[in-house]
Amino acid sequence: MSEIKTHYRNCNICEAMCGLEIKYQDKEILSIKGDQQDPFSQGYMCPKATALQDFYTDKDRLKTPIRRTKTGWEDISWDEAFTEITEKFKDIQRQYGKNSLALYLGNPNAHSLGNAMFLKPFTKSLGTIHRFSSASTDQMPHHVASNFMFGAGMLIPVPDIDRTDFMLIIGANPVVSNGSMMTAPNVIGRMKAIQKRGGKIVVVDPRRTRTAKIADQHLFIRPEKDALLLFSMIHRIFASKGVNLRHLENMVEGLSELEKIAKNYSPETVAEFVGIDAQSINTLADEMMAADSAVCYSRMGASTQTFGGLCQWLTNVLNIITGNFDRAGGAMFPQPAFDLLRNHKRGHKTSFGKYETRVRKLPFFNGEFPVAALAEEIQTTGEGQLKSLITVAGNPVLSAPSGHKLAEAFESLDYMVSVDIYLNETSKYANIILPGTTGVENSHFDIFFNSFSVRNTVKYSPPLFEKEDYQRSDWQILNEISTRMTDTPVNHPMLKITPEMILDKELKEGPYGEQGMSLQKLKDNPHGIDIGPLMPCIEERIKTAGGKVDLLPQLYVDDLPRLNAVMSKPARDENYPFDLISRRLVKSHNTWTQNSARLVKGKNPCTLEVHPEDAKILGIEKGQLLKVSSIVGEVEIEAVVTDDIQRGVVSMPQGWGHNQKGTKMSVAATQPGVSINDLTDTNRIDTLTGNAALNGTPVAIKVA
Ligand SMILES: Nc1nc2c(c(=O)[nH]1)N[C@H]1C(S)=C(S)[C@@H](COP(=O)(O)OP(=O)(O)OC[C@H]3O[C@@H](n4cnc5c(=O)[nH]c(N)nc54)[C@H](O)[C@@H]3O)O[C@H]1N2
Ligand SMILES: Nc1nc2c(c(=O)[nH]1)N[C@H]1C(S)=C(S)[C@@H](COP(=O)(O)OP(=O)(O)OC[C@H]3O[C@@H](n4cnc5c(=O)[nH]c(N)nc54)[C@H](O)[C@@H]3O)O[C@H]1N2
Ligand code: SF4
Ligand SMILES: [Mo]
Repeated sequence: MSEIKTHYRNCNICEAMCGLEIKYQDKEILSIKGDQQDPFSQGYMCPKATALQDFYTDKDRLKTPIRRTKTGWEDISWDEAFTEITEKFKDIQRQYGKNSLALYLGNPNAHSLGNAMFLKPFTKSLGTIHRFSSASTDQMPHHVASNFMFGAGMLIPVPDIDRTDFMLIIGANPVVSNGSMMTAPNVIGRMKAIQKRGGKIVVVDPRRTRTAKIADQHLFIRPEKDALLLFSMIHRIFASKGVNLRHLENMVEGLSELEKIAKNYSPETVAEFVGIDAQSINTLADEMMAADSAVCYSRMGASTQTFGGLCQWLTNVLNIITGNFDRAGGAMFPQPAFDLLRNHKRGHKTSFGKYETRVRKLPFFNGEFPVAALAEEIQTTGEGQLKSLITVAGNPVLSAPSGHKLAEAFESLDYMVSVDIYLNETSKYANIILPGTTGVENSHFDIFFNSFSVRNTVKYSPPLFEKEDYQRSDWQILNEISTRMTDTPVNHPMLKITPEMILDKELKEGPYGEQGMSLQKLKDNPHGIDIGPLMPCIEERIKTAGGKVDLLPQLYVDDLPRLNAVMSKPARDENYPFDLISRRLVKSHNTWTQNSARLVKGKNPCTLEVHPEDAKILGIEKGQLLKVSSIVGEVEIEAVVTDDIQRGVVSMPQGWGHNQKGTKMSVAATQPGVSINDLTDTNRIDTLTGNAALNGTPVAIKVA
């Protein structure tokens, strides 16, 4: 046995970028703790980080390629796998056209240095426009708002939580999710600090979440009515002459037109639909105007819904007109050391709206189509039909709307490949699964989350354990496929490039390059480097052609009739009288961490929360099995009766449903739960951005 050593790295599971201190001996992890010396996370970590050890040792995890045969899965060599895959893809493309191949990218891609570096050339090598990802079940409305208001889809404003005096949180539960498009390790600590300095936190959510319980005030809202709430606050601000653009006075376009439109949404007009009284709405707007600094942060609940596009636009508008944009304590742009927008020119022509899907004519945004359209594009015959698919680190059978229908579509494909570490609900349909290295076997650098971070920090983590000779990294897998798809000669210089080489170049040429930023500098500082708080930078960073913020992009104006219709429609469908919303659990991350025994042990967390009054009327008692049905499917799930959920709304966890035959996640199968996405409907989308409307799904419930 050799001596016990210590390794420092960032956790790659969620967006919070927590620094970890890992004690290990030879190839055994002895302990995983929060790194006290990490300047950003300062010792904080959540219970999921310890599972990095379990993913490393997991016996179910795949390490070499497997191929599906009539009698089961067989091991094959890497070379055999790559040869078959690229031959099949090319054959199918020759027969049905380049665009008959589809690509789906899942969430862990955003948490991987190698994938972030090589997905672009990989995607290009496939030669298809049919790209899909989990972004359209998540944050597409943010990218659309940033593109049309600030000129670049990746120029995302984040709440300056560490300096704000008033934080309005709409449809986010960062105490459990640890923050999203707001990278902020130890959100609880940061929220308590707001209160300690005399500030206030208000949460708007149809559920009294853990975040709501810590906040100073919680307002229950009817699902999917946030755009009306935001508009009515904007109305109040105009009506009380409270607009204060501060230093953006000459940078903002569309203010007076916006004022005219906002007149239609007085708090009195919208209150009954929103479920919050006019007085409370006025107070909320008044408090935001009066605070020294304030920020409205809206996330999943306000994105993954029918009006996600409008919500993210209006969130930005609210921050801008109250003078809380690009200013300490408001919404600010980070300036990451690896700047994704370094070469993005002002007025750059984007691909936003360039294509539309064949069947439903849904929009192409941020380089991709909505995943809500994937099943129909596979199953609808005719010119342009999808015939083959590659998924990379995604599990859409559990994560995308009507996942069970997507599974049927996958079954009908001519050929499918999954780059994945598990044989799971999605990869079981693949002809070949290609497993990459993961977690502590990889080097790590957070390209995306530094772009969403509440402080400018920078950190590189080397692999803890070198991979075995028989293993490949995801990026090596992607590169091998690219090379073979494009018939690139094996001695091409491009093939010698590593993620570290690109990272070093970007750091040196990036905004802190002149101050000596480099990979070597990061290696010399294994706990990470704090660059400092976010700074006003809109004048340098804005990417619109004229350098101005467009407060009123036309696509939002065009979407307003759809919002207005909400105020004249009957509130609910009698056959499906409840609104289903999703919830996240502290000990699971989306669909894939459930094969860690320490994360799933204990009682079944996959339950349906029902309000006591609703339970009484339906004769539902705690622990009873319920049948929940929607227009697309049905699941059976245990009831929890609680007044933490609004009347008429029911909540169930996302990411569960490991109860399917033909998968190999033996621990997950002991605590399977059911999939919420067997209930969500591909026809429920935000038609503006194509984002899936996973929240607000109409359902019926009864005792099973
Ligand atoms: N109803 C409902 N649905 C939702 C949500 C919701 O709130 N409600 N949330 C949505 C959101 S925000 C998201 S981001 C999506 C997520 O949607 P997906 O990205 O499709 O789902 P994940 O569970 O993240 O899938 C990760 C996959 O990658 C594999 N994997 C893990 N690590 C690695 C790795 O290092 N390399 C490779 N190659 N594979 C790896 C896992 O085995 C798994 O198959 O789900 C969405 N779906
Ligand atoms: N523990 C854990 N952490 C995670 C994840 C995980 O699976 N588990 N997933 C990660 C990922 S991929 C993401 S994108 C982030 C997401 O992080 P968050 O954006 O914080 O997402 P949620 O926790 O789903 O919180 C969404 C909230 O919106 C509320 N809501 C639902 N419908 C509506 C509505 O119509 N209006 C309003 N106002 N609220 C509504 C829900 O009740 C819920 O409290 O979390 C990340 N962190
Ligand atoms: S909060 Fe996220 S980044 Fe931090 S330890 Fe937990 S899973 Fe990892
Ligand atoms: Mo997500």
